[in-house]
Amino acid sequence: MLMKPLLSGLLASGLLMGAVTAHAQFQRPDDAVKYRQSALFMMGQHFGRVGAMANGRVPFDAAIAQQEMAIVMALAPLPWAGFTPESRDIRSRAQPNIWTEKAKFDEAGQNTLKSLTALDAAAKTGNLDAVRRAFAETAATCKACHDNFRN
Ligand code: ASC
Repeated sequence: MLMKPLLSGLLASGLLMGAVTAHAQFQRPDDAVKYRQSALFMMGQHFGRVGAMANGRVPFDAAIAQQEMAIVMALAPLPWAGFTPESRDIRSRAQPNIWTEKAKFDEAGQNTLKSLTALDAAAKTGNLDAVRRAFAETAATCKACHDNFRN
């Protein structure tokens, strides 16, 4: 009985600690740029569908919200591996302080993963108010990172 929540809690904290991070092998520095942009673009598309429900632009459908969040959760560990040192000077919206303030950048990424984990849990409850609150928190963590690290 107690085992399941305990285990999922441990798994979730493993994710937050960065134990579950994606690694990738890039042939060329600009592959790393494409990779991180692709993952973040896909996340935005699916997160946006949850946002449309949270903001009342489309009717709330708990099953769809859960499916969208499952996709977002699969993608969320990916983009960070694309911020390679080799890709630093390739033209993109990434700001140089991603590399000079790496601890701060990593923390911002972890905050986003943490808030997404809470939104995923909220979607699983099927409660629209919980989804609304968690969506707003998550959008704020996305925005904080964009404000500090994206042009
Ligand atoms: C989204 C999305 C983001 C964030 C950000 C929040 O829906 O795709 O990147 O919210 O716009 O300010």
